[in-house]
Amino acid sequence: MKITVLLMSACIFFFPLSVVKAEDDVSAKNAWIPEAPPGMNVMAAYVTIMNNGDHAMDVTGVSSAQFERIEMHRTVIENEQARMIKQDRMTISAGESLKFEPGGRHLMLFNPKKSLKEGDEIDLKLTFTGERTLAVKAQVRKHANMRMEHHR
Ligand SMILES: [Cu+2]
Repeated sequence: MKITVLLMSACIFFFPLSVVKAEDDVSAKNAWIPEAPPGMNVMAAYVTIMNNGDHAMDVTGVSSAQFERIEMHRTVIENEQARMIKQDRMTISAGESLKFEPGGRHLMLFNPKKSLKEGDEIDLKLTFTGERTLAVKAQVRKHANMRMEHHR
């Protein structure tokens, strides 16, 4: 009798854990931040976000305790000039991935709370439609041929 009660409470305890696991519909990889010269108040970040689910979802925002604010930018070339356009949301089709990478889409990080150097790890929080969030660790790395991608 005692054993039965124990088993039942074990089941109740473990059930919510399996529910959380099933929610693994979005994931991220290759998150990194090019090291910037000291005193820079704008930095970029890159990441690949995979939508493993069976319906499209939107990235609706990115934030970090380490930065005052983060924007999603798209780069367009006009008259041989690169121009960045802020995006409020970016859609990822089912089974597709969205790449933020040098020269293209990127995350723009404004006003770091402290200067960051190679090897530092920054916590980013991605927000999706339906209040879904994803915590991502981005590593600060040296970037061999860094072209500055900001507009100030
Ligand atoms: Cu930008």
